[in-house]
Amino acid sequence: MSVVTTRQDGDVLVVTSNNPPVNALGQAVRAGLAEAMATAASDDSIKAVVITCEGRTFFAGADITEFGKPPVGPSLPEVIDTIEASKKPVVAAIHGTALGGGLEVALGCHYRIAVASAKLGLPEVKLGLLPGAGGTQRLPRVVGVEAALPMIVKGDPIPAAAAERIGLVDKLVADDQLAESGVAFAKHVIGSDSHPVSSARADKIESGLGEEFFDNFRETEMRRLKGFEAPEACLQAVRAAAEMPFSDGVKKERELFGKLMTGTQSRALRHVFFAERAASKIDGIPADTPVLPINRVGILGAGTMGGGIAMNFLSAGIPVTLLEREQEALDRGVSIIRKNYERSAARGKFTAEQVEQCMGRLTPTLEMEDLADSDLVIEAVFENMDVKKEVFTKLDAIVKPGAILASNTSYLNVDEMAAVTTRPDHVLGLHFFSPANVMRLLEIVRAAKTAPAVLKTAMALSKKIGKVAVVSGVCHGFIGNRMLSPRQQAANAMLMQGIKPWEVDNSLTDFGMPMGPFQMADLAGLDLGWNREASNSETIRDVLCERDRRGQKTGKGFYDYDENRRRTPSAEVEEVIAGFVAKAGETPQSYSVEEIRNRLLFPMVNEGAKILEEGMAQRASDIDTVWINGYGWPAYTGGPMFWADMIGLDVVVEGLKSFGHEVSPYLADKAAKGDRFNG
Ligand code: 3H9
Repeated sequence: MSVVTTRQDGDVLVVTSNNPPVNALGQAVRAGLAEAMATAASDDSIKAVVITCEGRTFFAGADITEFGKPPVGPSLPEVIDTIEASKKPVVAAIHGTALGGGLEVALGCHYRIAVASAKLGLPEVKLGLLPGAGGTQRLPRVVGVEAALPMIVKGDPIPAAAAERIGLVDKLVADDQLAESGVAFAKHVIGSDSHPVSSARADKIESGLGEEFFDNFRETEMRRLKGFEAPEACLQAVRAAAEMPFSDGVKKERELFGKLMTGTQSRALRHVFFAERAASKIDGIPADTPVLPINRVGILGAGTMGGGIAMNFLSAGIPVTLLEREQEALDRGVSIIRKNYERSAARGKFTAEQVEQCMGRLTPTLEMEDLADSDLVIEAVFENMDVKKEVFTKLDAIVKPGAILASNTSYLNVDEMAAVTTRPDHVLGLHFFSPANVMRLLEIVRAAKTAPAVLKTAMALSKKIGKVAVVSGVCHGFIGNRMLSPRQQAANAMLMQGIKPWEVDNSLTDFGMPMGPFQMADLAGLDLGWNREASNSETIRDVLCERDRRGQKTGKGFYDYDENRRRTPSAEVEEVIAGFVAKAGETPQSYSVEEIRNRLLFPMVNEGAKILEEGMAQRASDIDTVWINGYGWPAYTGGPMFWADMIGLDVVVEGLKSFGHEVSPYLADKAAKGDRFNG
């Protein structure tokens, strides 16, 4: 059966796309729409057209899997132009998400109606692109430049009600009445003398929005998008809409789109899109594996981590029992949760009522017995195996049979914890990243005996709480922290070769990481694990701590900090390091920024290859997902493994050898074959 079908309802032609899962506008859909429009044009009994979709959503955009392949017509811009040129009015009837090319189709229609639960947006920028089927030119003409600019540059969809307010949607209809409402709306407009044509509208384009307006937007709204190429191109395209006739604006849009589409950033960001989706697929799990119900979560530890973890569930509507040992610590934990919610409410992310609803789902307690009826218990207690084992033994005795027991450990062996329980098949790791209510990454640690249903449940739950989850095997530091370790070693080794901490850090911030290893150390505190009594000036860290340079908290560490916590290089630190270099008899080296970066990042790629070789990650793209979502690796480079693919694995292998590293056989083999990590 064709993916696009038509039926006539009186004098209205209803055109329906059925292309699961998200009605992506692939070639067959585009051809089907073009054919339906031709039918509408040639059949005198048809006076109006409704375009709608079956399944869970209106068109969610162009078919991304077609990108980079030879194009097969009709193109999306052609189809949309045909829709817009129709003499007979065309109504888009929207449910689910009208995204990207999907919203561009709707903009080509003369009218748009939507159910209240629908969302509309142009998220192309997140794929390193811009709306390339007229969206940058039609949206500003329909809603005005000021409303269109953030939608196109930032790519966040807006709810149907907001879309109605700005004139993007003509009418909101009840969720269960889209089909009838579409036809009724079409019948209603048949009699109108003329129908609005988005590309021809001039009423919403504000005149006189000069350079200053766009500069101001760049300054205030685009700072966090530093390093990404697409947002600036989006801005340029919208500016063209404000300043040029439609046909010239479309030319500009096409030119900018073409450049982005063939560039490396979009390739990387499309990889990231599919990587995140691939990560949710768990190897070796039968399709009929059930998802266990999680109606209440227990959390041990009301500190920063436990509280942050709790917020994820509270926000998703899942009640939480939060356990601490001392009343004071419990009260403190609860009040921090409340403060975090109130801060979010002040920023408009929650209403006061939602804050109270979330807090109402929280049951603080000092009694472990109160965790008994939880379906999942996550421990976030001190990172020590004996403590963890004790906790697991107690939980196993208290928590109802069939419930899942999870550890938030960042390094420790989950198999050892599972072994002290009578339910090792119901034990796994759930490694959240700090701050746990903000960071998107969740590492699901699959222990030797974790049951498929338990893993599948954790994966489903991660989606419910808005996390991107990646499955890791049991190894020291799992995927993320395990790869951090060789980077830190490389950073320390470079200090001993006379490279300055700021040269190391800047090589990574220039690359797009939020901070380098020494900034990170200053933030965490250099005295983490340092013992004043035992300190004997043996390491650079010892000396810095002895001089009370213990990091940001003392105003100085590897750097000096001002009152706004801005870092400046420290002459004292330089002198301390020079002393160590001289004592070790090393000759100070000088490396290019690129070499410093490669010395830091190639060992991570090498470790990633070992992780794959050992089967600790299911696929290379999972490693990319971990680093982008948990450690701020710049998404526009695609993650460490994709980045290595782009550089060429042979180059990475040569680099590793010249830096004196032993190359993982898995990596060496791939490089020798001219292979890539990511297919
Ligand atoms: C564009 O439109 C360019 C135009 O301006 C110009 C053209 C000239 N194509 O996310 P989910 C797959 S660019 C192909 O898990 P959800 C996805 O890979 C596009 N496949 O579901 C997954 O496959 P699998 C602009 C797509 O309910 C499955 O569908 N549009 C596409 O959590 C389910 O996806 C966007 O950027 C696609 N466009 O979320 C929107 N979209 O099952 C991208 C999804 O094999 N899509 N798939 O893993 C989304 O944001 C979400 O998928 C959506 C549903 C919100 C729609």
